[in-house]
Amino acid sequence: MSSEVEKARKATKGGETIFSKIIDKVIPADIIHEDEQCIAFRDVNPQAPVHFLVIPRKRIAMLDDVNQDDAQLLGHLLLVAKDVAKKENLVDGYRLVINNGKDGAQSVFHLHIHVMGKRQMGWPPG
Ligand code: DGP
Repeated sequence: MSSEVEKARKATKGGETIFSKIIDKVIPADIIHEDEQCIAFRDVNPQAPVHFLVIPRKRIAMLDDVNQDDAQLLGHLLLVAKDVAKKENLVDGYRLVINNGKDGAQSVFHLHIHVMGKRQMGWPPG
């Protein structure tokens, strides 16, 4: 079992996460996009030559917690993922992943979209 999956099995929802500290710039991250609704930064444990996360500034723990009021925000996150992928020159394609909860291997309970590229992805995912 990978260490990320082990972390996910122990992770619990609730309270502030490390991603709030990245949004507040209390801890550093390699931020590659920022706007009023979200930020994107490189994953500290990359699973592909390019691997970044797009996260809302709004504190939403997981996809399960979104509702109709978040529809515009969710669309914005996808558009930012696509635009940053283009800036990162992921011309041959890329993969978006949202891990949701324990079985989804979510280890940080602040909603995030993984964007990975610059290698051939496999299917099905592990
Ligand atoms: P997930 O398993 O979907 O919850 O993914 C969380 C990701 O967040 C994981 O790929 C590693 C990344 N990550 C965790 N802590 C930090 C951090 O402090 N900085 C950065 N840049 N990434 C982090």
